[in-house]
Amino acid sequence: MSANANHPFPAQPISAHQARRAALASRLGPGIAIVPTTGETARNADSTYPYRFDSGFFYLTGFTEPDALFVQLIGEDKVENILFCRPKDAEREIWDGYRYGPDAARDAFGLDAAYPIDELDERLPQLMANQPAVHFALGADSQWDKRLSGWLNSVRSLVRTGVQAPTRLNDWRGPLGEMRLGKDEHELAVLREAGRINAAAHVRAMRFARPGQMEYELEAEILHDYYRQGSRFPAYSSIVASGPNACVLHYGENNRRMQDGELVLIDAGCELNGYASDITRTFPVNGRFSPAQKAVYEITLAAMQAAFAAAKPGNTWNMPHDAATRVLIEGMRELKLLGGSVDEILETGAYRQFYMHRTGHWMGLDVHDVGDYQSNGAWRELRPGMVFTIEPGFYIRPAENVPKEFEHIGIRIEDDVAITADGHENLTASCPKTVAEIEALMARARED
Ligand SMILES: [Mn+2]
Repeated sequence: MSANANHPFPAQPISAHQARRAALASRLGPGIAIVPTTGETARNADSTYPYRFDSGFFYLTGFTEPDALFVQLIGEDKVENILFCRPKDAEREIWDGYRYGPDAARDAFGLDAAYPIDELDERLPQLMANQPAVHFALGADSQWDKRLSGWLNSVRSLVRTGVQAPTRLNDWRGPLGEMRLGKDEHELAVLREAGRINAAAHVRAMRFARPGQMEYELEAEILHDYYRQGSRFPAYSSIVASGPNACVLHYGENNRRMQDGELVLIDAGCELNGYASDITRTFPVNGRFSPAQKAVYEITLAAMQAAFAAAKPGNTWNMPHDAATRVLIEGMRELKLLGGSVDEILETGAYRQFYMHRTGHWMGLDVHDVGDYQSNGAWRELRPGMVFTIEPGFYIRPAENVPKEFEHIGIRIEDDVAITADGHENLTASCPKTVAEIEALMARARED
């Protein structure tokens, strides 16, 4: 158990958000940037899904309430940061709880000004007047697109009074995605803690697994450990896939009874203060790998080690994937699943029968985080502060070239890494993954 279990992990300092606002302004150049957060989503009748703010909006503001919008006025030598948010409302706060309101929000989040969100249509055309450009994520949300058109037309209707309407539309998603790709020290601290929490939760699932349980019982152990450790939400829907379900890449029903002698694959991640963690572990339901399961597992783990070795600055994004794929192909030949040389198998793509996804993705505020994988047509270079997953897999569905003993074995092993000055830091290293570690841990849990 960690020292800070049951205590909330501290929010990032406002200075971190302020530094990002300044960086965004210099990347965008003169104009007005408009960044709304997400709205609440209806689940059914008058119930909503648990609220989750927009990642880009949060990155810039630190503000987590719905019904808010961030505006940045970027001049040649002056930047003004403005928030629109829900007004104070004594009656609503009795029902829904505390809200900052503009005045308190302005002070708490280090902004230059803040206004009630219902003044948006009145104030935005004024703020847009005489701005050379509008920086906006056009197409991200049709409702906001419509609002923007309305504001633009309001400014245009004033041109006879001498006001200039913006003439250029520029999407902030590219520049902001580029910024979010390089994690700062504050983000790395949250990601590290999210990784530690998630690792502990996966250990709990290994300790509690027994033949005869339902998959969702293991999901419950994972979620229990997230909440208990201060992560209030999973970062994505948990996958608990036993037996043949492990070969269904996005399996999510989690409602099968787990049998003695099977493996179970758990792909689950917690969200901590908005930041994701993403771990997959595959282990035997009864605590002991069969020889066939162990053979496939060891190949997948060796592929992962090869990918780790390639995760360092100066290498390109694709190199961990290429390294892992080669090791997996060698394993497919060893198990007599495929014939031919490694290069031939790479060339024909025959390995995709057993490995059909890539070895990772950027990770941060979004589990599949923003940021380009290529630049100018080439895989981009890894540099310190980039965070991504390493997750090779080996999935063997019944087929003519598959011996019976390997049928339905599905393995994926996934950790999260941050590129450092001289290699990488494994953010989820505290989650065991060798056959010996997993079997020992599960044997101990069965003695208790
Ligand atoms: Mn992943």
